[in-house]
Amino acid sequence: MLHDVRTIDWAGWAEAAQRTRDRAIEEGIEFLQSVTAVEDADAGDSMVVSMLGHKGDLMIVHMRPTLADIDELERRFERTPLASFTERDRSFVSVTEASGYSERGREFIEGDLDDDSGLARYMRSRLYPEIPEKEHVCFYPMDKRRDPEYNWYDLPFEERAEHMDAHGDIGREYAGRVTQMITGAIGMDDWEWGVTLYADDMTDVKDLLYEMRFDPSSSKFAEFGPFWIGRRFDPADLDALLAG
Ligand code: 76R
Repeated sequence: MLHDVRTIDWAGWAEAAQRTRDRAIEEGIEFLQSVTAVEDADAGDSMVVSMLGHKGDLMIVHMRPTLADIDELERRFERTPLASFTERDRSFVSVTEASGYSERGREFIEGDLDDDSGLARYMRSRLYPEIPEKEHVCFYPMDKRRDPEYNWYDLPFEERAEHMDAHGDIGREYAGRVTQMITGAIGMDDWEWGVTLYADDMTDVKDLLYEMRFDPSSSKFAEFGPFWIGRRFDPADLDALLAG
């Protein structure tokens, strides 16, 4: 999974010739429509997000089976005339993962679970997620704490599993309202996980995160990076985004 956060060079855009802008929009739409339709690979998903605040204007997110696929999409975007009006502010590389904290989860990982069972389907949806049709997207990177006093990685497995269980109980109260993708980035990026949350009502995200802050898995053991929020948009509306 690649989160690619860009700022738009508004001054350069305003000064560019109409012909140049038309071409940038046309080819930009073509590129973004082809990646959101996953025409470049057998599987995956992509989305385009209009960001709020100073931390970015545009976020492009790709999920693909291999790093080679993602690498190719990065190059292809750089070759579009739209890319030259953007600057990269932040990126995050991570991979989907399914939890081995529950016994059933471990059965799935070991291949001992009936493929048609509900849980197997749930675990597969974690490994091969589809981007939900929700308007708002919140993204932030996080670590599990490694302080001498609170070191997640020093805890015995059972204790971590209990924490994740209580954490999951809070999360499940928001089923349907907030969808999460927790993607692992150890060995790939500067933080251990990427958290991508989707909701139609952003205050549901705020309520969920607030509630989790009191849960030991977050209050004792989590460190957070910066937060980004934005609204998904249809690539066909790129001209409206750039007109603003
Ligand atoms: O996969 C599962 O549903 C099993 C339960 C579960 C695990 C193992 C679960 C459920 N999470 C798990 C693991 Mn989570 N999660 C976060 C954040 O902002 C914060 O305080 C933390 C950021 C949110 C918002 C969130 C939401 N979770 C993890 C891990 C990996 C830990 C490890 O492996 O050591 C992290 C870093 C993490 C962080 N979690 C849920 C949610 C929600 C909404 C659920 C319930 C979802 C559901 O059942 O579909």
